Amino acid sequence: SEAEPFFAALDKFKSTQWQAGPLVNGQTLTGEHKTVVSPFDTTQTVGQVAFADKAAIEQAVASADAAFATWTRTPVEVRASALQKLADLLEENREELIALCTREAGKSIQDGIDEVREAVDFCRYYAVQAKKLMSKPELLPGPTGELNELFLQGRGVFVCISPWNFPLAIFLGQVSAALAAGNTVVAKPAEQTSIIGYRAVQLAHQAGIPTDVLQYLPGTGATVGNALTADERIGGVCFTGSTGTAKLINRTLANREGAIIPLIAETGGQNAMVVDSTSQPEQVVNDVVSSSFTSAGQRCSALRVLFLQEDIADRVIDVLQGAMDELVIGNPSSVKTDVGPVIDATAKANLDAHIDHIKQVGKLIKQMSLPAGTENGHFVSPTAVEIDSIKVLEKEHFGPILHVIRYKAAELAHVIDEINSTGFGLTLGIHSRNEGHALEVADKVNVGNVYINRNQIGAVVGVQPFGGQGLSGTGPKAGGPHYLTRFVTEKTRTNNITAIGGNATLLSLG
Ligand code: UN1
Repeated sequence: SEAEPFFAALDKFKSTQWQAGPLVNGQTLTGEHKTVVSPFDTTQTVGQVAFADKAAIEQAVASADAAFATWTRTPVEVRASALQKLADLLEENREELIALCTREAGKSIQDGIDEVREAVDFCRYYAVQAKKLMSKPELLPGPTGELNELFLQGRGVFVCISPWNFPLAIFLGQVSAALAAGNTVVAKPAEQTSIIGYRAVQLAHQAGIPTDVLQYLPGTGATVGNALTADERIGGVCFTGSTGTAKLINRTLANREGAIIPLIAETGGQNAMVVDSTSQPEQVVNDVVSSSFTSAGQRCSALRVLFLQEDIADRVIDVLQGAMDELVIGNPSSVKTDVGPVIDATAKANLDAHIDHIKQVGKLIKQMSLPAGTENGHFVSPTAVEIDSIKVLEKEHFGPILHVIRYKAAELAHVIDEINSTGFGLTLGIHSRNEGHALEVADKVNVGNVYINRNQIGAVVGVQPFGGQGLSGTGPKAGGPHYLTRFVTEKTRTNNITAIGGNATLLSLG
């Protein structure tokens, strides 16, 4: 079949052992390192990664700082074409990158395919957007003899801190935006996915991003992250991860003596779907299952709380139980797998504890049993539980766990209040065949992304700009037309051109 060459190419990487480490001025540093194991089977190694020490951090920031003056004056077309070249190289290396997504991050093959696609889209989109944004914006005409111009340039060294759940797409989304806008970058990947980030940076250098312009520092938040965000030389921070960490970074930046610098944060959610009695149960369940359980629920966009109007609740729950029975749990490198492992032992322990707790508080709808072959991995049973109120969920539970709440038609205003009361505002799903009703709910719930009569994951770059409100993030939306605006600083230059070159200039202007 047509798919065979793809799987054969993927297969070539099934036992590759990668060696990764900090990339400082293009040199891979060695030193204190750890062995990376697969979340699917912790007896399988993926490679070795060395972590950045103090000297590496210092050298990376100093070099990125020194490289800024030249990079930000490099024509935007040159920066954009390097990012287009990077997109080409991602496509050329896609089997290796997909294999890494499955082996290092435990993502399914379908998720790996989507991940490479999204990384490519981000590079191309920001390349195009930067050219638009940074070409001289038009201003109103000023007085005769005065020349007014608006220039956009990078802010300096941008620190990009990215999550393990999109180790290539969000990693390169942040990095490509910062670079396109004329910043130099020090990138810190999630500790759990340092090999994927390492390969991405190597490809960026190969594409023509100068090695001093893009530095790579794997390590922990406590060491690398804290040192970078506290550094007086940085010009901005772009972060995707937990709300708590975003607040911590904000506090660190607020203590900065010499500057006020921006944080662009995309954080968690307590995402709901509201289903009224006019909707179709089979379609609802299809969208619930993909929103809650694919990627093992490890997307910030994932559905956590399903509100079912009571007239339809029993039917939806019935179909849901059947659909959950069909989920294939197992090896992410098998194309049949729907639900792979969660990222690590800590994630598994927290999610298992939440399942035990929520089963006491609520009523179990279904908990899948884990099949043979998953014993060595960080697997969490896909679980659905009925609860009374969103308030029993004190935080986001980042895994394959769905909470269901029944509501009466007359209680819709209360449902909207409950969702808004969480303070999060990332995604919202609505199922209804009454358009007026759907649009009313869409309007009243404070979220960044609303999806009507479909699933609520998988925002497409440039098509569905992605990002939340409130506790879910600062904006601007990733993959949207305004994202780059926060990565630049502006300079208005007003020049009284009559003062230089004598009256000739003035006369020539009429
Ligand atoms: C995240 O999970 O950190 O729409 C955000 C989506 C993805 C979510 C990315 N863009 O599902």
